[in-house]
Amino acid sequence: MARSQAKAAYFLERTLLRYRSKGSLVTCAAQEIAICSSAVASYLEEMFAILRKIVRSGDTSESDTIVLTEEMIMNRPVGTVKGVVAAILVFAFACVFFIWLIQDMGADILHVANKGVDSGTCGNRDNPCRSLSQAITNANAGDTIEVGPGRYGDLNRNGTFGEPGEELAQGYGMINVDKPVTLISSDGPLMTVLDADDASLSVVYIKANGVVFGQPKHGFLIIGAKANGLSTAAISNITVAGNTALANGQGGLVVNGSANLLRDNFASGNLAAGIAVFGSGNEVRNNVASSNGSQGFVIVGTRHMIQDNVASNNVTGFGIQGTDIRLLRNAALGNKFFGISVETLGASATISKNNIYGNNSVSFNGLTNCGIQNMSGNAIFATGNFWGMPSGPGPDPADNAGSGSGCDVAASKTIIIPFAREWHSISSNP
Ligand SMILES: [Ca+2]
Ligand SMILES: [Ca+2]
Repeated sequence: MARSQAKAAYFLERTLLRYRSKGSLVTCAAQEIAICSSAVASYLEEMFAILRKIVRSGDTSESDTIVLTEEMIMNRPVGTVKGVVAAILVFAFACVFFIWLIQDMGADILHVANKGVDSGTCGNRDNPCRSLSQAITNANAGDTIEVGPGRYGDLNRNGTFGEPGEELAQGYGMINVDKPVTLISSDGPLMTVLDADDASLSVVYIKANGVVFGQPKHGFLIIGAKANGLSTAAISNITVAGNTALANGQGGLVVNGSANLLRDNFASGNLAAGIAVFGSGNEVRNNVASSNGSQGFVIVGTRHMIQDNVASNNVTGFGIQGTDIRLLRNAALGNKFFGISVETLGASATISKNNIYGNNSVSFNGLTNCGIQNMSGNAIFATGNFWGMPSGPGPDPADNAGSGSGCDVAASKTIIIPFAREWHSISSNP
């Protein structure tokens, strides 16, 4: 029996013991939890309905007896209103807690460790798996997989995956996440190395909706892919958080689909972009992309929200190719070409309250010192940004943009006034 299940059973037992003598509302026994849970849920609803009724009726009868049968509550006079309300609240709270436990039931934690041994039954704390791949195979949807410190991949570095304890590398990724599970490290990304050892695949490939890969301070070091460090199918509602993607052969973290969240990640030294999103309605926040081989952030598609990120020392900071992209409170600092580039004709963006300077020290497209290059052909609203000087966009040491700067290509127009006179504080902190 899972720990949460045992906890739920114990809790139910106690609750029932307490109230049984008063005429029990719930007659199921602890071992019938599955059947009981829906009964408890519907009772909770009824109890709230009764509670509302009593409060409205203003019943003030004087008996001290607290009786919890529905029948007696409905056929007042029963106990003092205060007493009944208190009892109902206690019971309602018990129900909420119980239902919470029931929902938690079956959501097990599987363990992976360097001392583990893979098998079809591994995953208990006493019997951890050696590979994430095996833990994913053994997991059910909704389970959490907690990975201990160490290195995971081609353990003997002989170029062959799938040997005892090694990741399987069956598919696009060294680790393929094909069901909605949560994967976290116990000790954070610098202690937990997912190493593709220069193989021609992604370190991690996610193809199920709803996957959680890492949490702030509990992500993974994603390293050694010849392809992208982490990549996905076109999926939705995944979270990629707390990871470090380092020196992969293409992009660092590349997510495709809708309503996904990338937060608190660090991407550096990847040969292409640090972090890239494709699709629609994705959220990218509190990440840092530094020293990557193309853009720090590539934003392609529609309605993405890009907030509180830092792009420094990349080739270009943020590359936008899409419509209705919002950049709020990011920093684009010291990138070789542009701080932000709205790249394709028809792209549109709102770029506000960002810090943009130290960019475009190397001439590109015949342009220098452009904080924002606008090639969209559209009017881009880029107000409230800080350009490195209180006087706003202009020559070094500020960055330039907008009318007269040369940074608006063809019919593009970047609206830069009003600008901010001071640095915006941002909360990026992976
Ligand atoms: Ca091997
Ligand atoms: Ca400058």
